[in-house]
Amino acid sequence: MNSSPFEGLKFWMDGKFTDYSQAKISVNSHSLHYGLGAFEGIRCYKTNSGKSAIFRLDEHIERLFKSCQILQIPVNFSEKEVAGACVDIVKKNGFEECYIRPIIYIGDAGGLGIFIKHFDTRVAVSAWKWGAYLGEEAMKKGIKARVSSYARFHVNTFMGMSKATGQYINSILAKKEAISSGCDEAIMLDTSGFVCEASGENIFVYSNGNIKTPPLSSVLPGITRASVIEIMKNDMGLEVMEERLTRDELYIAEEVFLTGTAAEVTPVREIDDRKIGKGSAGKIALELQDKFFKIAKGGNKKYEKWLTYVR
Ligand code: PPE
Repeated sequence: MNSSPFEGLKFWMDGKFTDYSQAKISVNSHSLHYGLGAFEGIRCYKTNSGKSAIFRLDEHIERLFKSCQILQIPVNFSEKEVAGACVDIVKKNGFEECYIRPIIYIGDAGGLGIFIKHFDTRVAVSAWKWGAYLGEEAMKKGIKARVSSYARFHVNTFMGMSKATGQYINSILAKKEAISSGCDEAIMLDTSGFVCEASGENIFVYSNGNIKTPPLSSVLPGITRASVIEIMKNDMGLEVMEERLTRDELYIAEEVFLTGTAAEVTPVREIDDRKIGKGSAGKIALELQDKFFKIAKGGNKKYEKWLTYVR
């Protein structure tokens, strides 16, 4: 077996710090068998002052607890405690920049079986270095995407507002299919055929001077999505419409771009063998990317409220 990329790192598990060798869970963890759990992905950036800052930590922790509310998972830690663990895990590992992954899952104390009589809820936080999600070149030149043959789940199948672990099987299948067909990312339609989001990103379209993105009823309420909507409205004079989008609107758009904690702001240059705009990264996407990184790195006073400094 290959060695783990997480070897040597410190983990936070149920209130205590532990080494990689001790950060283990039971083979009969309920979440492993049935996929009930909730997680977050959060980035920490090195700011211009040299200090590290976590981007929109409170909003991520709030969404994590909302996911548990939707999924009916009782949690024994407070939002403040989990947020504190996120700050501490950066310090413990001595990272200047990293990706932070809190996860709430079910252990084995309640046994197995679909009906959970006794919730053995566990909370863990880890962190690691994660560069550009779709590659450095993708950030500058844009990616090639395909519309997936897998539909995003109906709102009454899974509930998209929760960042539930098991829901990602749908994303994994779509992503694998996209890569196998020579693309970088999958764009997913809902069961009525309208555009939802990518396997791990929200999607935006620029046409005729306006920005459009699918409404929250069908997508994960992305924190990067909310951030870029605010930046485009306040600082780029763009109107952002949260409306249903069709597949052909993507093909004729001047620009398409994806947003997410991992993917940050990634331009799309091609979808289903059709060039988008000029077939390169769009101007709006690149300007937005620049503004986004400036904010995340503490270069814009107006958005300091989004940063939690790690001291
Ligand atoms: N949609 C989906 C399905 C999704 O997974 C993400 C994040 C987003 C939208 C954007 O949400 P936000 O990060 O709050 O802006 N995907 C996470 C997991 C990626 C992974 O491969 O793991 C992420 O970006 O951290």
